[in-house]
Amino acid sequence: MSKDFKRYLITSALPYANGPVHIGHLAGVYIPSDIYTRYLRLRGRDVISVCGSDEHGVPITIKAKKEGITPQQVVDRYHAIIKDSFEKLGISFDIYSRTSSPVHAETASAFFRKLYDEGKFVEQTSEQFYDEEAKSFLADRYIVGTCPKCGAEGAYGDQCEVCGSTLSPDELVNPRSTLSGATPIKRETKHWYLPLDKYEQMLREWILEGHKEWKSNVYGQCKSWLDGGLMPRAVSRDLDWGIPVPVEGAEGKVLYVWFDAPIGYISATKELTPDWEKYWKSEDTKLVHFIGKDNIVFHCIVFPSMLKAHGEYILPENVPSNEFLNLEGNKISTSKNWAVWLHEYLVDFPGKEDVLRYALCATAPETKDNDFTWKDYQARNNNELVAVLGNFVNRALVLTKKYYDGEVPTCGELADYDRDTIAELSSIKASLESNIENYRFREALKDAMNFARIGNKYLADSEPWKLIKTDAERVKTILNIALQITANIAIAIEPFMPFSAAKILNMLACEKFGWERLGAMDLLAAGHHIGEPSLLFEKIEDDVIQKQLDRLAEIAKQNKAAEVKAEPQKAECSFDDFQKMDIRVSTILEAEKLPKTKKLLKLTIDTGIDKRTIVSGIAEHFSPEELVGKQVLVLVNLAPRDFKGITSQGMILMAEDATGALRLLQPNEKTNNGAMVG
Ligand code: B3M
Ligand code: ZN
Repeated sequence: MSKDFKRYLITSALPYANGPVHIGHLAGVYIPSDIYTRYLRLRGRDVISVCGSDEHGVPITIKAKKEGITPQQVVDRYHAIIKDSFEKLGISFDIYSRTSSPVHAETASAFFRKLYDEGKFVEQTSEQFYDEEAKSFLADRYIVGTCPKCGAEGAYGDQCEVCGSTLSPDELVNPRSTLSGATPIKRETKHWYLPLDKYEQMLREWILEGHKEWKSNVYGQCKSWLDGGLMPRAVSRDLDWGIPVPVEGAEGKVLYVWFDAPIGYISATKELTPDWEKYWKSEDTKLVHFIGKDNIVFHCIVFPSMLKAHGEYILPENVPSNEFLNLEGNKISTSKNWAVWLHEYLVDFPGKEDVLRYALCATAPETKDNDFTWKDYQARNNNELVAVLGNFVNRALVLTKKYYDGEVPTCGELADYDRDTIAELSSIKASLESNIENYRFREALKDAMNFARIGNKYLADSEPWKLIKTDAERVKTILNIALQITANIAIAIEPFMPFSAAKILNMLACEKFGWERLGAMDLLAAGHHIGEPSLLFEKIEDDVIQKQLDRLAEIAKQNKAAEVKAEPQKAECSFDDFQKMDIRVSTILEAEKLPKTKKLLKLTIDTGIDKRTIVSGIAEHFSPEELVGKQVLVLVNLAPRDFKGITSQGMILMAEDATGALRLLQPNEKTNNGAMVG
């Protein structure tokens, strides 16, 4: 039996402000969090939901360096994009703050200082890589070199992006600093460590004994971390972007981003309400962290140890982390732009916020990684939202308009079928509540949609459009029931699809109902006048989906090209060897496909010396039409070769990369034929 809590504090993982949010973030964290929060509000609970941008850490400084701007400019840009796109999707945080705020700096510093003054940290001096030219310690990402595993250039100190190996800077061949290019040296530096090993017993009791009800993917990861044995973890870094360590003699050192960021939940709550301590320090608050699986260790092991060390805070009641969402069968990747970005979706699909919320909730990776496909998105919209939910609501309203000029008809004597339908409807509420309260949002969404499924079947079976001719009284009862079901839908879907719930209430011309009214069949009084019906959802056509698939195909092509490694250099040749080649600027006068071949084109070329025929295997890359008139480079003194009885005198120079892409080499402006290339 779950404990009765007086209030609820919901946190959602603070997105890094080094890029926009994508559907993986939404499915993993923000849509589940918003469903849960909206549900609690509907039930009249005392609930606050906090989030904000995570604005420190190395990824932000790398982005800034890459773009030649300051970290503050990076976070200002993405904080605004993220905040705006969350609002437009109806992610209804009570506050969306940011960790570069003064309140956060003060809160995080005070938190660190209290643990420092009470001797909760262990001070350790260790050797770190240092760039003597830039006079800066180097985080792993600031060191690049040759990957010891696959030989790729540009491997980072913590990971090789070509072969995926996890590395340490010591393993890199020819390591160099990305700041100055200098070879890093080792230099001693002091940092503060949180001795997680000291909290192992507490964590074992609190999680492994006390929270066996946690989701198995979360519980399992915590168990393996604890079974693996916890080590002291550094809570400071040698960086110039972040919250300065509030200790004398700590110049150039900042709080480690994963020490600072979770405290962002506390500082955001402080900004939101003067009663913030009631939420964070009282045992009758239910604290729930919504996160993705890569954040489990920080929210179940590190942050709880910090809170315990501090001594005044409660610990989370649950951390219902989701797994990862993939996109069209591949891992979502910010760096490879393999994502559906929320801010772009909102532009491409205006008015379809609920369609995305629905599709992502329905395919959420709640217990295992899952895959988002545009075809599935289209199918859920067309076959579920349009064909079931939208169709039912529209028929109930349009028929009421048509038969009773929009006035809710009286409900007459109930038939057995009516009673069975009403009984089925009233059984949904318990399941819907249990599924939401146990973070099973995919199942909960099915429950909410069952109101529409049952309503749709009820109308299809009752066929009021036929009965109207023979039993008008019966039709009044049928449509009264259909309208009560419609009003129930407006309650049940609000946590999932708030925009559609509001539209239904608007079409019914009534105020929001309390959650406690869910299942009632007297929500709309006879005689009430409904508003104008309009379609809740519209069919998504194939061409709209194809445009998104084409976008991803282009991105995949670009990524493939970017991954391509150049062919190793050929054996050395002498200048004399090169001098033997006679390369001239030439113009293609004519071009035609050679019959019975796929690859060969017969070209007539003006080399400036003469007009000659060259046969070239480029028919699969260029059409004859697009070649005529083009200036190209030709190796004119290549020994003649015979192609199917045609003598080819020379070769057109091309660039071909490992993806097989073929490019003409052309002078950058009109050049006389015969000009020598040297
Ligand atoms: N900024 C998000 C991530 O790891 C990270 C969450 C912080 S929550 C305190 O993608
Ligand atoms: Zn590698």
